[in-house]
Amino acid sequence: MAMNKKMLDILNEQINKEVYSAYLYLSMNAYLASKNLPGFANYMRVQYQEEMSHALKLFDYLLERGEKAILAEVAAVKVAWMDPIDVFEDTYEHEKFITRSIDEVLGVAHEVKDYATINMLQWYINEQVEEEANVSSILEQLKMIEGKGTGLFMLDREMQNRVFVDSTQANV
Ligand code: OFO
Repeated sequence: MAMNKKMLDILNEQINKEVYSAYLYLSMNAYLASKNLPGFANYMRVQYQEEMSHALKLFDYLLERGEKAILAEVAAVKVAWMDPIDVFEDTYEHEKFITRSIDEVLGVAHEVKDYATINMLQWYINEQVEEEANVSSILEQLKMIEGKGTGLFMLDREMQNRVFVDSTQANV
């Protein structure tokens, strides 16, 4: 059954937001690497990969439904921050924005009674809870060490361990 136009449009917008998120985190990767924080840079590189996988999951879902993704222009992103705390404050704000956005997409799915999309979106709802919790915990740790000194060095080392695992294929 063809997808409702409003549903299709907002899913396409969400693909754009996920790619924008990837772009933003890649820019943070560049900034953090330039500040000699390879661990935090790695964290953002993984975050970039995660966001691309979020975009692809929606892209593939549209194909599965017999629709086609429309890839719109991706807005330019910030290129500099004050320090790692500033980076993670921005990240936290951005993730909260994405959570609200997913909620809106789900709202439309309910409005047009698209039960398959409601089901698919559950993965994103869960993912956002996890993303917000992770970012907020790193932000709190950074604040605890005032974003500098030995604490920062240790935390940066820990961030080096993060690896990309594609969780988009897992069931909710
Ligand atoms: Fe796609 O979860 Fe972050 O933005």
